[in-house]
Amino acid sequence: MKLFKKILIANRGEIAIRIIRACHELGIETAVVYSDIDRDTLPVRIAHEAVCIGPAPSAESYLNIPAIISAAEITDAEAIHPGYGFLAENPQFVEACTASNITFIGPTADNIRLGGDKAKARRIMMKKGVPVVPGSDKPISDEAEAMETAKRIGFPVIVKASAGGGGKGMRIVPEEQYLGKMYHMAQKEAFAAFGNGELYMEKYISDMRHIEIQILADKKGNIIHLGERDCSIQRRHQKLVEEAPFVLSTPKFRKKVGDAAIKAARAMKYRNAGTVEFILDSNGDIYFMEINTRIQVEHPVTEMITDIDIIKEQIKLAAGSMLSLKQSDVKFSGHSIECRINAEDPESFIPSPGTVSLFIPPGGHGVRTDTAAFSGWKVPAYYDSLIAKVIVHGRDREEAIMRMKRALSEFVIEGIKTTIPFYLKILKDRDFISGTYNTHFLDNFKKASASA
Ligand code: MV4
Repeated sequence: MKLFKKILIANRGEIAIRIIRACHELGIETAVVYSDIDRDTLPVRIAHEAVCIGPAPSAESYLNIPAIISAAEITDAEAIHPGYGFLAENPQFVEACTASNITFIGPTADNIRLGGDKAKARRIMMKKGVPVVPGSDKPISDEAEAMETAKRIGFPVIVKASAGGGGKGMRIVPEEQYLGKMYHMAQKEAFAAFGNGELYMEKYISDMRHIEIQILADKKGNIIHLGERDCSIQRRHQKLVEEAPFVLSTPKFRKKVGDAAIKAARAMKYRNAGTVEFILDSNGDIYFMEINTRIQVEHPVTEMITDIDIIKEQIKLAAGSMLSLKQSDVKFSGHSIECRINAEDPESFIPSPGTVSLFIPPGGHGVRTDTAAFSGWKVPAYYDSLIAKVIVHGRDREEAIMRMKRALSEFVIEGIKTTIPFYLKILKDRDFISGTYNTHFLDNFKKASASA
């Protein structure tokens, strides 16, 4: 199968570099788009060509569909990789690419629409026999129906926005008396955030872990999974630390969740790379939560334990190649952890843009630093504050933890505040070291800060 001659990268920062590297290793030429403020950045230097698509505000540059399509046309790029964020999960963008005879490197527009309609995705998974948390089987139309559903499944319940994500339009309802108020608050918030106030309901699982499965699917409907990631360490619905495998994983557990993820992907005729998110409860039961229709920030931990380059696979699949691996060819080795380093105050998490006066990333055996930062670079205030991902691999979790401590300790970033000190504290935490944490880890962490 002939791959593309040239790919346009419609993103910035570390993920733009990550994609450019995959292209160059495949012998594919690259063009990258950039906004005015991103002119003097690494993706612009590393790509073969770069096209300015507008001013710093995302709405006028990285979200500007006509400007990006034009950039692909003037550079003769045959395909566009959207990275994550920005236009990665915009079905209109996929359709704009198709209309201009450009291949979108990612799932279909319909896959993206379903991934963004969480009530509908849940209903389809129920119908196809993928386990879901007890709850509504369709969007909830009014407060009376909300009460009926909540009484049927039992309190506590959680109401979620169909168009949601990032915790917006989500409310935990502990008891009957709060339902009316919480229902209307969630609806209002969802409408304000997404222009869509549609809600659905689930039983609230108080003690859960967030487990997700990386999948790859070709156009013939062959699907494999690359194992699980544990993304339970979150703050305000932002993942901070991710690891693979899940500490308590066994071949049996991995097969159970992996098979459920493949069934979910098959139910929606999924194409390219994606992630199926599950709730794991304290009984060891798993439930489908949602599907992410993009390459994710945390994809490297899976790459480290499988030795599969997920971006290269995305490109080959988008070019029409069939999966070259069977499920039995996917082998897992060692343990990987990722820490997302943000340009933020490590206590308050308030963004800290400004000039990085000195930047010396860690390296050495088993350490990978994905970043677009360098000494002298100015962190713009316009975009996400993620400035580096430190990913380590060790023979086992203990070695991975020691290696992460070593790597973060030698990381030098001067001129701005970063969250590195916060991660060094987490790495010393008793519950983190034992691996017994859940999604409430950081609530407890702030109160107790229990050190081992
Ligand atoms: C849940 C849950 C418990 N039960 N769903 C969904 C999006 C993700 N960011 C958090 N989500 C959750 N979904 C059911 N059925 C717990 C969470 C959750 C959470 C919810 C509210 C406030 C903070 C939270 C932190 C982690 C997980």
